[in-house]
Amino acid sequence: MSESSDQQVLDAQGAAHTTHAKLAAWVDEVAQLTKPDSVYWVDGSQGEWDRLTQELVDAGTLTRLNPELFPNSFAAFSDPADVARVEEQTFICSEKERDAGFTNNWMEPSKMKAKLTSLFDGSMRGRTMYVIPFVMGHVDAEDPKFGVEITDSAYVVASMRIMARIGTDVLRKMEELDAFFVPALHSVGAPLEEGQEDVAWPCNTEKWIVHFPEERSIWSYGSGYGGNALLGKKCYALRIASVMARDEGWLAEHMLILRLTSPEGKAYHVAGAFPSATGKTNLALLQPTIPGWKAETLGDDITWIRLGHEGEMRVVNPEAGLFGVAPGTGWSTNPNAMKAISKGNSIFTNVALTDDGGVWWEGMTDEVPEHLTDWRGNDWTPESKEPAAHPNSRFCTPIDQIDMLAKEYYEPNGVELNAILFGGRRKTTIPLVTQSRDWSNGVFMGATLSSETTAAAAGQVGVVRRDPMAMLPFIGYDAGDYLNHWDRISQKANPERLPKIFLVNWFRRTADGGFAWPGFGENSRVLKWAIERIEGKAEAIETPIGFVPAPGALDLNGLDLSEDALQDATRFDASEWVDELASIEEWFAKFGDSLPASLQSELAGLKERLGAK
Ligand code: GTP
Ligand code: SPV
Ligand code: MN
Repeated sequence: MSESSDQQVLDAQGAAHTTHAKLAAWVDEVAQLTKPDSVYWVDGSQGEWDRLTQELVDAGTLTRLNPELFPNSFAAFSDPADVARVEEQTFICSEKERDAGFTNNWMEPSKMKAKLTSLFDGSMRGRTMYVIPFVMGHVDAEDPKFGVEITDSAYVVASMRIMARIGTDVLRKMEELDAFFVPALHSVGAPLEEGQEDVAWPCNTEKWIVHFPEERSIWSYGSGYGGNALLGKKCYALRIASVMARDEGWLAEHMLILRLTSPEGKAYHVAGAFPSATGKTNLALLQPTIPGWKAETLGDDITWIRLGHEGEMRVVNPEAGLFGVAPGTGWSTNPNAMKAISKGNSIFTNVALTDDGGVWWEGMTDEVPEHLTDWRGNDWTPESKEPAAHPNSRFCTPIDQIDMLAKEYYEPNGVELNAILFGGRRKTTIPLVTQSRDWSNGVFMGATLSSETTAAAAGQVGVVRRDPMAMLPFIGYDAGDYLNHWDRISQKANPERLPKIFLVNWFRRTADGGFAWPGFGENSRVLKWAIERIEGKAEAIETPIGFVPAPGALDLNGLDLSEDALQDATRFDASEWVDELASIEEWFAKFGDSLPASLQSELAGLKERLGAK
């Protein structure tokens, strides 16, 4: 069958829209391949948002919410088979298979290109092709990181406007610098034949999320959801950026950043690497329960770490919005997120609708509404067996709507990092907080981080897996090289200024199955201990796995927690570490010869301290 004989090929006229020759050529090339009805250059304006969201309402993709409850806000409902990242279909197509490492799917780049080229051929028929210039981080950064996403989804355009700095200003800056940009091509993979009616959430059963690290390009096909489709986020700012960072001497990490000010007025910046749906956004919006401490948000999902002129580690949040897990985000657990969301200008995906035109999800309010329309569009009552909102339903909200946003968020070259938390979702074994013995021991804590899987990725939930630095699905190259790169960067850093490292676990259980630690705002107590450790003030006791709070060192003033629950949350239990050691050894064995020697000796040291052979 001849692909284009029956249809005139669109002349995208790239050069008429930009003086950036490479961009103009790429846009023309993509239009030739994907054959959209028209090409539209996204300017990022409010008028454009108003127009696009109205078109999405007319198409049935978005539902406008009651403006008295959520002004300028919308709900979207995805295809039930397109609700999360698809790790099985995510590929790192480096030239050599070894460079993708054992944690990634790999296919030979030319083979993958051929496959994708045939899928993208005509994939935008009957649709508009949107060109979104964007920058991750600040346009005025020393080395701004540009990208251009081409997509056939207006929902993606609207979401990208919240999540990244996009539009004409960015394009002009790219032109002025004749800057390199990451070409990020996205199609929902649902071309429309002449006269064919569209569906509310077009997508394809076949999905491919593909990265070509050497040419720094992204091709995403078949999904319209989250990290699969908003390509500035996981695809660029983590997978491609991690490769850039390896080559350029910095780190791209899956971390929140929080600014904490002590009662004495001293400010600290704490980053936290927790796997997907394991508490980053919540900690980033922390409401401290202890008096005198102030918390401010810098970032909730992605952190870029560079070395400053004095060898200090500096962190920036490259994003401009929150794409937060809705369930569990509530007025009692995370009032700061709720306040930000309530200002409007948000897109909610796969949440439930209330009868008065608002949204609801499990955990939003203590009181459960008597009637809802669930995320699948069915009537829902408290007796219903299924949750009203999908477990991976999300709110997408501009970051500057957070009242507690730190003004340092706007610093193009970031702030100094003082502490790193590595955290997992573990029912057993990992105590509430453990300070590493030193930097190298802290990197070991990160390299062996483990967590139960969540609904943020398609597949089984609740299975413990190793997730190094919470980056397992996001490392764009060989995982052993990645851990080596942590070593390399820290060797270049000023040893006096290296952040202190802590392992945390908010999710340990009591015998009856409940959470031992109340979490959320109460996590400020753990942060206080960590900061006081940096200041040399808080007491700790040494265990084989590191330093844990001495009795009485954790500030529990005003907290209603039984001694048993406190023990369950905080205890180091040598018997639990027998299985843990075996599991760490199994994990390290997978790296083969790419595991840094420093980690092998950390493991040997741990075994010795645990008295294991
Ligand atoms: P991604 O956006 O997927 O990367 O997730 P995240 O790491 O930002 O996780 P988030 O803060 O959205 O939390 C995910 C889930 O964990 C939500 O349902 C929260 O309510 C829950 N959660 C967060 N912090 C805590 C805590 O301290 N204790 C308990 N028990 N649950 C928590
Ligand atoms: C995650 O899964 O870590 C997320 C959501 O932050 S997504 O943007 O879909 O990757
Ligand atoms: Mn995330």
